[in-house]
Amino acid sequence: MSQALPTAQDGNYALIALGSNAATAMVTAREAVLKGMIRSGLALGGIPVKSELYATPAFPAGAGPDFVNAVIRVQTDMDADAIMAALHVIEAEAGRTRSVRWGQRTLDLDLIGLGGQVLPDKKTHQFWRDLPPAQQIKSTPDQLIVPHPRMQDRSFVLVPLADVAPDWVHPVLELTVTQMRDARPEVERASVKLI
Ligand code: PH2
Ligand code: MG
Ligand code: MG
Repeated sequence: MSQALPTAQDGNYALIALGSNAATAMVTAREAVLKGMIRSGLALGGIPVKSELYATPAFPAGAGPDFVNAVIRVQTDMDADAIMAALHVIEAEAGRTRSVRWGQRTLDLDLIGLGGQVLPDKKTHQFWRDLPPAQQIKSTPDQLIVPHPRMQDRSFVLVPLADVAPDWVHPVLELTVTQMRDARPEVERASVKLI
């Protein structure tokens, strides 16, 4: 990899997680997402870097079929709101591509991190990050929270993220992706399987 890895100081690396429980469609979806990023102007900073694809058990356990997860790293000048708008368009378009008729085809694109930015502010970020599990089920933020408030808890995000940004530093927790991944229980990490 020739590009420098993003650190908490870089304002312009967007880390975007892909999730779908339509396993058969995900290879196509990942390529469609890459094309969508270039077409939307999101990737003006260069060619996006993609992780491997991973099969992951649905969270919470028993919530449905396995997911396929991946992460794409892209250098961009867009702000978080413009990135989200672009992702919603790509989500709708790429989610439609499918290889099996009537197969599940939901594609979820989440903005995991944006350089060293903390949105909307540290206090709000901390509130959502520290939300007790029982509350997490009931309440969802009505504003964009970056870094994703649950990213540090999820091997299905951290394992693919480590492919594309192992040294990215979480701007609040001040931990690298590798450190956050290695802090997850071994059984949870092992449940994220390279496809
Ligand atoms: N996304 C969810 C809920 N649960 N589980 C896995 N394994 N992967 C996901 O991407 C995922 C999930 C809601 O966005
Ligand atoms: Mg999600
Ligand atoms: Mg989402």
